[in-house]
Amino acid sequence: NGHHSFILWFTGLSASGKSSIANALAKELFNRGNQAFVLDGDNIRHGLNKDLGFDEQSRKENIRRIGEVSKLFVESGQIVLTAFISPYKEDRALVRSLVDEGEFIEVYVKCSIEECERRDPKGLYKKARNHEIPNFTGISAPYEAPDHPEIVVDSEKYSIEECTAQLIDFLIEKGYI
Ligand code: GGZ
Repeated sequence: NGHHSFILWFTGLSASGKSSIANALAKELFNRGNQAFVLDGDNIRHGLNKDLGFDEQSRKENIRRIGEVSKLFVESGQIVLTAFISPYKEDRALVRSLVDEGEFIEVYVKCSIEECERRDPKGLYKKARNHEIPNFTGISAPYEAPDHPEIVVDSEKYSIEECTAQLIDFLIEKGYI
């Protein structure tokens, strides 16, 4: 079981659980002896990409830059986990094209808009409904679910721990770890 470098690219709605699952998975990978680094809104949108908003062009540029950074991580021999809505198929396809075949693992964190809106941990859906936030994904901006993701985790039906375990099993089965 050789050590591979790859991108685990999480995509899904706001409040679907992308960051929680990515962070839990990084911890589990570390415990198993695999170093992994998580890129998410906290360390990217507040730093490198703090000049970007949420209109279509900004999101495209956001994902493009994150893709390039992820590629650098792969070139440096690391596992990178990214947790961004990344709503456009085209942008995710662009990132896929940056790395070698098999180095881009698209993880669709599946959760209905109804459940995400019910969770609403930051009150953003409520604000979006009240027109206080424009271009909100799932409300007033599109989300294009992947047609052929490498793996789907259903965070509506299963817990963070169960989704994490499913991903570990997948990585072992496919020989990534
Ligand atoms: C969607 C928004 C918006 C709008 C602010 N639409 O649940 P969160 O808070 O922590 O995650 C969301 C995050 C989305 O940023 P991404 O970089 O992942 O988006 S993208 O990949 O589309 O570029 C949400 C918050 O930022 N947020 N305004 N209008 N989410």
